[in-house]
This record gives sequence, structure tokens and C-alpha cells, in this order.
Amino acid sequence: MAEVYHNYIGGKWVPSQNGDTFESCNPACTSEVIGVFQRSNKQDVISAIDAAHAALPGWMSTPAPIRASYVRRVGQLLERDKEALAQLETREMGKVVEEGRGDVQEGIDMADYISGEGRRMFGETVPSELRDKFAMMVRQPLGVVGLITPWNFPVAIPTWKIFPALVTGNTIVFKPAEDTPAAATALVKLFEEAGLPAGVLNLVTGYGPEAGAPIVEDARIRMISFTGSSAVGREIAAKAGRDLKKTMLELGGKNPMIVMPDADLDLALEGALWGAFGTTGQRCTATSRIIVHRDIADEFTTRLIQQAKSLKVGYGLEPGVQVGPLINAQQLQTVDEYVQIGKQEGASLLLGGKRLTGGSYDNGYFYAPTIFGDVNYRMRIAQEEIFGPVVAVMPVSSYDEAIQVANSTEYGLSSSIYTRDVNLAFRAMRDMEAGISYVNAPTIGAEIQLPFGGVKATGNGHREAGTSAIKEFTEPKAIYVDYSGRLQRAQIDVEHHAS
Ligand code: UN1
Repeated sequence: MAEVYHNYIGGKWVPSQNGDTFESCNPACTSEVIGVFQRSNKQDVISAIDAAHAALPGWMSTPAPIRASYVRRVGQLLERDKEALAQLETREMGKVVEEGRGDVQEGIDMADYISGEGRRMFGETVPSELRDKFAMMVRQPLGVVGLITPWNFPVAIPTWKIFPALVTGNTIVFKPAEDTPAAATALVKLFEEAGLPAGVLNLVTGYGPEAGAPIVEDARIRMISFTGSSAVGREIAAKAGRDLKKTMLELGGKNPMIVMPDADLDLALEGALWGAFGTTGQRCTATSRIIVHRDIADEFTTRLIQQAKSLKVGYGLEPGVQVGPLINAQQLQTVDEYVQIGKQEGASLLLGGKRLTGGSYDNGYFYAPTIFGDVNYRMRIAQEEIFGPVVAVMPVSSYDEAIQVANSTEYGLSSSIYTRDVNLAFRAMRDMEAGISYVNAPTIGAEIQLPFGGVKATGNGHREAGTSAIKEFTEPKAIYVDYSGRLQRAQIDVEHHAS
């Protein structure tokens, strides 16, 4: 029998109020149940918000360096448990274990970076126009925040949200994706071990409509930070907008890699393989379009097919495996539907395009690395996020056309150019409509000390990580201290200006 896990509310592990549960299974071997989790609904969410609300005054008034020390401690515990967590990630969501280690490392990096903010959290001091008056801005917590996270980075993305939210003095209701509740639970357990006060971080597991929506709808939640699809992001923004609730949304991507004729082709090919098929293409930063100059398109494409053919697909705990399964049956179907759409649209299927079957492939959701050639920018496979191991090769005749194609989707998360021409590189850095741009590297692999997020339908103008994190999880408060002992009216009682 698989172990049963509970919600974490007010410092206690509790079952859902209606007793419903769901299973988390291994996508490489679907008969393996990772655990049984609480299928929470509105009642559970309300309890979690009650607990977070009750814990807020105590946590807000805890000095920021002390708040940050819990995050630092969890960073150390992540380091201790890195291997076990990486393996759990592979079992629960399929990414190969080396990438699981990277995912946990990203959480460690975030702890390392953001716990120092406990001693910074910079405000501003500025001069006043009046004598004997002090003007400053300090950062205050938002209150209770709702954090809704995806399955593709089951440790890293929760840490991008939880760590800065805690350092800045917010209390939390955390709803992880239903596909990765075990990783989320393991992370929350580390906070319990670190002695985080009860109610500061609350975990409710379950499905979006049942356990996510009530978080968005509760008036006591001051901010929603969500990473997931643009469709769900739009719904969240609409609902939250009615309550004037802040939303930080990290949504889809259709990330282009431009390869110019002067590029180092070996390097570009290596980058393309990693960007397109790493994490089985299940990253919002995945390289899903390769925009390649016609002068080198044939050579590039032939070599890409050759190299992609030799990628080893399988269970990510087995040595040598480079590409794991898709997350679930639904995603397998979606990817396959897009492949059919691509064929109907007239793109040439150059590699893959099918579910992998036979032997241990039959136990999981495995899909062959897939390459489409002759893809036109108007095709759906060039416009819509597939979130699988499918890449579109799109030949172009010039840099200008490359940029036009690169910018032709509704998304704008990550982007990349391979060239040895420094002038072109700088033009691309300026011209690509994206929150993240790479030169001579693929579209994946952002580091946490810079802001993460995108433009257009990828988000709503916010950024995670880096210096943005503190800004996003706080409200600025402007404070004026008049120590003149008399009424001084701003804009009126000012001394004469120079004439
Ligand atoms: C995501 O796919 O949602 O930049 C996040 C990257 C990783 C994070 C991806 N550091 O590819």
C-alpha cells in the first residue's frame, strides 16, 4: 500500500475534510504509486487561509534576518537531501535524475541568494523639499499570499515563490500541481524540520478547480503567484482583477532559437538538442522553434535529425537515459494531437512523431523526440505551446526575417541567437520580444539571480527571482518624518527656488 500524505495546515498534518484522496503515479511506470494525497476543496483552503491569517501578525513582526534564517536552513536541508529529492522527482514527474539534481540545486541557489535579502530588502531614502523632514520608502509584506505551482520544476519553482514570500514577511497557502504533490510535501517537511512557526506556510494538495480556485476567490488573499498555462493564467487574472488582487503570472512560451550562417554549428546543434529535448520539452523555456538561415538549413537539419535519433529515451533513473517520459496520459495525447495537426498543416515530419511502445515503454508515457521541417510561422505547431519533445525547424533568408518569425507568436518568454557576429548578437538582444535572451546558448537554463518571466501572453508584467522577487512580494510604503516641530506644507511652504 502506498503511503498516505496529508495537507499541512496551521503546523499540523491533516486529512482533507471530506476525506477524498488522489494518487500520484510514476509516469515512466504508471503502476508505481508514489503516494496517496489529499484531494482538497474549498473547506480545506479556508482552513489554510485561516491558519495563514492567524500566523500573519507574528510573522510580519519577526525581524527579516530571522525570517530569512529559516530559508537559509531549508537551503541547507535541500543540500543534505539533494539526491533523495532528485530521485523522488524522477519517480514522480519523469525528468532524468541529473536534471532532478539541477532542479533541487535551483532551490538551493534561491535559498542562498534570497536569504541574504533578509539583511537587505532595500528601501529608499530621498531628500525632502522641506527642512528638518525625512523621506523614505520601506517594504512591507503583502499579507497572506496564494502560491500555485506547476509540475515541471517540482522543487525549484515552489522555492522561487515560497522563499522570497517568507523573507519579506508574508504567510502562505501553497497549492502544488496535482502531478507532483510528493515533491511539494517533501519541501514543506523541510520547513517543519527547520522549525518554521505554525501557520506561516500551509500546504493544500489537489486539483486546480477544487483547491486552486478557492484560493484565488478568497478576499483575504492579497496576491496570487501562479506558474502554468496562459489559459488558466487568464482566468486567474480575470477573477483576481475583480477583487483588485495582485497577480504574478508566469505562463506559456514558444521560444525561438535563431541560427545564423556564421554560427558555430556544432555548438548550435548541441544547444538545440538540449533546449528542445531536455526535460522532454516540458519547460516553459523549451526551445520549440529553430529558425535557421537557408544557407545552412539543410546541413543543420540533417545533423539535428542524426543527433536526435541517438537520444536515449527511457526511465530517468536508468544510467544513460537523456529523455524521460511525458508527465501524464493527457499530455501524451496533446503532444500526439499536435503532431497530427503539424502533418495536416503540411509540415514535414522528419523524425519521431509517435508514442514509443514495446518493452518497458508500454509502462509509461514515452514519446519519440520529434522534428518537423519546413514549418511556416502561421502553422499552429509554430504558434502554440506543445510542452513536449517536438521542435519546429523554420528556414529563413535573412536576419530581419528571422526576427519577424521569432516575434510572430503571442508569447515572449525566452529566445536565443547563435552567431559569431557581435553586431548581430547585439541587434538580437534588442530585437527579440522576450523576457530572457541568450547569445550562443539555448533558451533554457535561467539562473535565479536575474529576473525570470516574459512579455506578451507569457505574463502580466511581473518577474520572479533576482531583485524582482523582493519587489513582487512587498508593498512599498512611503514615510515622511517631520522633525521641525511646525506644520510644513509640501509644495506650498517651500523655500524660493533659484530664479
Ligand atoms: C519553467 O520551465 O517553468 O530557465 C522554468 C530554465 C529553468 C527554469 C524553467 N531554470 O529553463
